[in-house]
Amino acid sequence: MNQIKFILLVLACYFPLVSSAQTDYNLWLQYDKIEDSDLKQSYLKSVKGIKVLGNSKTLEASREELSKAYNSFFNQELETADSGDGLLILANIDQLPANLSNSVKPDLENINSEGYIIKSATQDGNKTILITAKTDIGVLYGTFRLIKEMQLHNDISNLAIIDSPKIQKRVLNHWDNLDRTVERGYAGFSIWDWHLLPDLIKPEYTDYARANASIGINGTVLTNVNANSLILTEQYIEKVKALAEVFRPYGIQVYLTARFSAPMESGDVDTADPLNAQVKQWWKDKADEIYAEIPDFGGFLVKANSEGQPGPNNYDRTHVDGANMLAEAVAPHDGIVMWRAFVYSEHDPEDRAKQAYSEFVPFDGQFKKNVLVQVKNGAIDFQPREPFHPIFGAMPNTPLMMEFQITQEYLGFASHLVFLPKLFEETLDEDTYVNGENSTVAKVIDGSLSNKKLTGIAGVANIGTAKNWTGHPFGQSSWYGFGRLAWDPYLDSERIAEEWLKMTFTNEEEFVDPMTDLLIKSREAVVKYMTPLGLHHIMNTNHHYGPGPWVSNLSRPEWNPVYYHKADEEGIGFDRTISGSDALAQYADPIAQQYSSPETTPEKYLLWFHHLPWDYQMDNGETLWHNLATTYQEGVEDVEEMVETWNNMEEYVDEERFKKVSMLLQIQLKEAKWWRNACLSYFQQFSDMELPESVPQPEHDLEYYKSLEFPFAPGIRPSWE
Ligand code: BDP
Repeated sequence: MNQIKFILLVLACYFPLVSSAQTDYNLWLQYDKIEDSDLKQSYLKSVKGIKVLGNSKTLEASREELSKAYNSFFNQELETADSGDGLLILANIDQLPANLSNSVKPDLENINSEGYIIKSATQDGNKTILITAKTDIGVLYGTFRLIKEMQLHNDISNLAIIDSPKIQKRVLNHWDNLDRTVERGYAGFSIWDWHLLPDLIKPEYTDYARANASIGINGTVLTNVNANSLILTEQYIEKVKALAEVFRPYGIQVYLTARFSAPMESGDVDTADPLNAQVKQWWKDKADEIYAEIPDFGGFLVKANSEGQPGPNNYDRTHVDGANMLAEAVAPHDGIVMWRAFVYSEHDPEDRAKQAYSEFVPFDGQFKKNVLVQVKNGAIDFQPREPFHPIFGAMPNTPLMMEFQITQEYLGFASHLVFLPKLFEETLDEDTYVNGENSTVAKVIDGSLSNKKLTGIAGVANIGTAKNWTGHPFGQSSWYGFGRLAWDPYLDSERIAEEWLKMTFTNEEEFVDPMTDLLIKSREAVVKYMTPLGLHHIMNTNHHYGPGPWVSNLSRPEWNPVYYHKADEEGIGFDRTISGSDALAQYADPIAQQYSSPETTPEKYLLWFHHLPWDYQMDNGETLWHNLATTYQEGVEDVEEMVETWNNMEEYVDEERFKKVSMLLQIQLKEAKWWRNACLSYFQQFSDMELPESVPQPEHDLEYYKSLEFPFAPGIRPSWE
């Protein structure tokens, strides 16, 4: 090596463009060094010292987080101070001296109990920044906000920020089993180390809580909806308590899934009938027992009479009977019940998309006030695209909780880069018309439409023991974005993408702009190469990995892809109009009317609602077959574009993440082609039409694609009973 090269190498080691401190374990809390000296000077001028009024673990966590960030931004300690210029004051409003609390009085009326105020003020000629709130948790949220302002390189010399969450229960759902496998998890095993709890408290638990608090998530359901009643035993409650203690300072309540048959499994009672006095008493005692250990326990999440889970129907009782019985048990402790509406039955010949509505809508207004009915975003099951669930437009007298899936069960697992906030936003923005025009799903779930007292949103977590939490480094963006939308369901997903990229990687425009574009387009790309034009649920059996449109041999009809696409010589698609299942009638008139004819149905939902001939003429004048094929191809080309964009990003990203994402994108590209080839080969048997010239011929014949098996694909559900 010549001398110049050597010097360059040494320089590169000392002044890399990419901070060597970056690791994806730190998520969006990288706190990269602020290199720009003007910016650094202005921040150091605004924040010279810190004063925390009051005493609590939450305030301590706020101070610690600020110190950590400060140190990392400026390589300098944040000193405690009592007065002077550049003082940062952290305090619950109750702790503030009168002159300061008076200065924020009007703002206080505009925040709720978790909201915060960040204000620059001048006191005796000294500039200060005040972070205050009605609760200590509000102060913590404000602290993360101030840190974020610096992560985003925003000016903090004159702050006047007031913010509050719009939804009350902002919850992650972990589908984690007690043996640490994670149903539909693609990022390793469960982070809850049940065996070693309560004695071993891992630092990951605190980091998990920090990450969630930084985006305002305030609840976590620790266990799988396909529940194990052991979690309700004394032995496990002690373990849950240990986690709750770690999470409490960060404002995170723990919840558990309640297996409906638990009273029987405990051996105490020989029925689980919700109207039986002993059963009621069992749940009351159980609630008392849990609350004695965990006073801020959140409550129960229940999957009942769905996919083999026990429930009130086993005793000829209704979902209302079941939910209200549990609600009574937790009500004295301010607990809630999140009762899932994800129900469908193999014995019901009705279109699966209609069943939950048929079962739940008649119960509108009958649930106790501490029950939230938790509804998946669409009526089938977390597909790459679904129209919003019709229940959101049909139960105005029931608090409805949104359930999104952050883990990518039907979206290529953790090897596909798909920015899900774009999907979430699409659902939240749809108009249900439940109270006339502009009754969006967001307004239904934040309660603003009908003045709901209790509101909630859940995201099925994509978190596991993977070193970077989510497997794919970009899986973190969906966790982040879920939290942001839970806080404010009206946020623009593009803004979320931008801030996540800056906080996680770098503020360089040359990185942020093209990558924002990539994230935003990534959702449509997956729709195109998996389920274009309204197709759905054509993934392979059980594991849902890869294409399986041919699958027709599963015991339950509505588990078979052929049930959903209905391709035959005549055409393709599910007729949900009046001539078919009439699922459309479950939507408000303006939608039902618009979608009743294929000509006026948005193309993205075409085959969701209509069965159409292969030569049906599309808006662009081409046949349905032609557009189906070219859309699959476009999906592949979109991924090619993602690969190209990423290749230009090497200088902005640490080597580890750069390489990992490059390799994952190659997997995604390979699989996008696989989807295109397999689906088009299969559908071509029925269309009997040539592929358009722009679409390459599949590499293999259909038999090859059908023969592929993945017995150990991750996240499999071990048993369906
Ligand atoms: C389906 C999953 C299954 C879950 C179920 C649910 O395939 O593993 O148990 O949803 O949400 O998407 O209950």
